[in-house]
Amino acid sequence: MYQLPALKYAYDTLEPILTAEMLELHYTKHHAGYVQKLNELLEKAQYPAPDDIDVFIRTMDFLKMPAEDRNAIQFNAGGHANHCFFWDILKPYHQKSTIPSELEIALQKSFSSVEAFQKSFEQTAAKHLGSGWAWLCVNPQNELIMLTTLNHDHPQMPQFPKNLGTPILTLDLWEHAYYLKYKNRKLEYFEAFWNLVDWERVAQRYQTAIEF
Ligand code: MN3
Repeated sequence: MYQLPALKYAYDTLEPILTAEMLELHYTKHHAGYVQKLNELLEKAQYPAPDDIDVFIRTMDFLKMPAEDRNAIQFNAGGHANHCFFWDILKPYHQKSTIPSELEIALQKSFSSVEAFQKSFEQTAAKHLGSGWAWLCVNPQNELIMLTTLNHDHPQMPQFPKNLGTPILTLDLWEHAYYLKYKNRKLEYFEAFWNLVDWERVAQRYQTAIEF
């Protein structure tokens, strides 16, 4: 049985970027809903899911799942894994976070500057059509690349080529992530997101990815 992970911060600590109402709704309704649905589907399917949701999404064997539930299992598993990832790389608005130098150098190498990376990430997110997630990944050549995925797809799901690499940063592009405050102004949400990024966590994920 998968469980909703505890958040590292209180609902109101992401304000004014994300309001307490937005975070509570996102976490206790949307994310919790994916966890509950995933557990129901896995129990029904009698599928032997590993304890770690990140392992599950990398090793999902669609052929061992009931055909009628495969898409829903994949969707809800991604919904759980992606939200766990997203909460993990955020930090309270008033908590300072600077980019550790090794990651900063890698960003400069791949995108010429941190500012250019951020602008490009916002534009990549803006070009995505419909619901999905934007990702910064470390590819097998240890280069940083960005991409978006549809719905709750995760770059390490089995249907994707291995060269998408390991994600180290993500942004929820679903309307439920921003609509209560930003309405149709999603670029404002993308720009504001940087105020909440826990760069130390992203850098830890970067280190793990390049050592893998
Ligand atoms: Mn969401």
